Amino acid sequence: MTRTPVTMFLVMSLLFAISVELVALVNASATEWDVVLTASIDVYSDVSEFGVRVGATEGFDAAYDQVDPPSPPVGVVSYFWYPSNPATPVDLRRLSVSMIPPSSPMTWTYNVRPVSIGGTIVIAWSASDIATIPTEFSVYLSDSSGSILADMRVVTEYSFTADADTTYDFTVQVELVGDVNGDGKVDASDLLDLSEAYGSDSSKPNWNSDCDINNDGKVDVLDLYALSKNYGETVQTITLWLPMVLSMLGVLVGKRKLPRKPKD
Ligand SMILES: [Ca+2]
Ligand SMILES: [Ca+2]
Ligand SMILES: [Ca+2]
Repeated sequence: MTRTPVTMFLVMSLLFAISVELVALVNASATEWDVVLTASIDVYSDVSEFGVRVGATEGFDAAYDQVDPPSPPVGVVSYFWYPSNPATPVDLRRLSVSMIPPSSPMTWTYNVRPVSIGGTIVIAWSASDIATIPTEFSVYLSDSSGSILADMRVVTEYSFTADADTTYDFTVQVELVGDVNGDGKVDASDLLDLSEAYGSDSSKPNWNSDCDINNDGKVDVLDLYALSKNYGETVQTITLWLPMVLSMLGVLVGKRKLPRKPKD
């Protein structure tokens, strides 16, 4: 009976750990989302899909990712570009579906190339797809140098004039709003960075474009407000928790059920 309080404490701790884990898993399921991009020229179009899965990696995941099909003789091709992936025997550099784990910032390199024809290319997405991304994250379509072309929460397409058989590079960036230093959480270190850049614009020595959260060319109270709304938010990466708790339980239960050595 003397060990009862200790056992109770262990059991209560484990129950608490499991309940925390279950809550985290519920939240994690809300961080899984998909967005379809459609690139169109003339009567031709090609779709690509990006998103987040808790079990995915930054590389190729057979369970989630898909290889882009071969280019048509005429029309348009679009894909997510992973130059470090192997090119043979299957070309894993070009993915039509790319799922990565939740983090911040998350980026996808998106390539569009008209095949045999030129003209206006429209890249389109749906507001309902974008709405599946938690509201704490911003979603931007940028050019290869990082300049924002479209706030994907505000508009649902971006168009440009393209030459035939030329590849155009874009970046889709999804970022926890207020995570100025890009470490996946909004905390005092982001607030410190913002305070150091406070009151600046690009002409000032203390300018830091990362602190211009609303991208209006200056760091002011609006950026402070945007950061404060997400203060304390973190990107959940808890996939190892449940196996850890289960194995701890297994050790305890296993210890209790160990048969005593028969006395000689
Ligand atoms: Ca992946
Ligand atoms: Ca941060
Ligand atoms: Ca600003």
